[in-house]
Amino acid sequence: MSFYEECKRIYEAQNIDVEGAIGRLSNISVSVHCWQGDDVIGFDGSDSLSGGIQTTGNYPGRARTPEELFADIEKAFSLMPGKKRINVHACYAFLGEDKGKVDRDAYTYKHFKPWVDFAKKIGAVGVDFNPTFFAHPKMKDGLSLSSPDEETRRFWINHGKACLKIAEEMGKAMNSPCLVNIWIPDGYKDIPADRLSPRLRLKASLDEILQDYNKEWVIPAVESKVFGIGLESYTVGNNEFYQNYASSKGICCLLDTGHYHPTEVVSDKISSLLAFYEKVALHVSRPVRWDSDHVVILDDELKEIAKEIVRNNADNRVIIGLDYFDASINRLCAWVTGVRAMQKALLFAMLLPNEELKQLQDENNFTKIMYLNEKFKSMPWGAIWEEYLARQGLDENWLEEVQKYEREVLLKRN
Ligand code: RNT
Ligand code: ZN
Repeated sequence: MSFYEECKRIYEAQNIDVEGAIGRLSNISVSVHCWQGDDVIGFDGSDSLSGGIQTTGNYPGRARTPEELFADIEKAFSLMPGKKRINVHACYAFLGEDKGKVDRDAYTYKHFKPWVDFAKKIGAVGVDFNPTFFAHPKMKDGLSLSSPDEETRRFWINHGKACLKIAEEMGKAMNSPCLVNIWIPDGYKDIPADRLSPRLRLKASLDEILQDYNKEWVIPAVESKVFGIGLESYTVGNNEFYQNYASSKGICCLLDTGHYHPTEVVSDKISSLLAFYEKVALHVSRPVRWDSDHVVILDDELKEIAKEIVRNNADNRVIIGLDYFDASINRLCAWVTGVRAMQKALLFAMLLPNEELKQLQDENNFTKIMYLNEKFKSMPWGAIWEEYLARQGLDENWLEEVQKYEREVLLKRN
């Protein structure tokens, strides 16, 4: 009997359906953010990041051109199991001869078609999209959709509208609805004199952007935040604002794991939203003391998030995307680690006696819940994970492959 067969039996003795878990895991897609590869710089003219977010580190090999970024993503994808989508930001437009002539308010699908072609080429099952409301000269005093300057606000409204149209084409081309996530950095470093007006302007801006979009192919989402670097005192789009906005508009909330107060956790918010919304989107990240966007690893909060998805049978209701950017380590290693960690967490959750645990809660038997949770931590789930990988022609020895690529490709980029 193979090691896998033995481990499978150990699980089956606990009434856990191992084959069911492997099958279920291979049907859940993870949206892989393109921006880990180049430290969130993009192709449309910016050379630095702004908006209260930051990459730290200067590990060699950052992708400097679209060709380099595509090559890196393709390599990273080859080491990631499961179904993947590609998450693209508007600043990653292929402008070609429009460079310097067409600005973000007038981007069209043609500027992103190369992403769709690429996504198909590497077997991604969908493309997601994000308007880029940062790192651009039209941000006035750090503000976009909430700006008191009408021309500025108008420019960014038009950007939002343009992005919804592009997303519709992306969705159709991929035959999979495109999540369009709206995040803006707008806020103030110091205590504002007027908290309401910026929020009313943001609301009006969103109303205009969302006036008209294709409901079949586009899933709009709004991402709240508690604070950013240099924007410590006030964020226009905070949690209360966007949850009410999304609910009033029938759109989706996106929860970023780094966007709440340090003792709040996204794992506890998912069920609250599932009670009211058909879909919930995630930016799985790893905040270390602040919204630091560390690489996602298999930590307790990730496991807890995965349990919420699995136990609530929300595989098709929670849209999983990753959002981190680490420039201090090999960027492909960062990508692959995060995707694998997410899938490991889902698998771990699928291999728990979830029905029994629920039942025990209703019987108020927290003694046995604790016992079982601890017992299952040392069950041989690693063997099931390896089997899942093996069935896709992968294994756990992938770092050498990344190191080889670093030597042969990344280190030659100086
Ligand atoms: C910033 C938000 C936002 C960005 C990406 C690049 O705090 O998390 O989602 O990280 O859109
Ligand atoms: Zn995010």
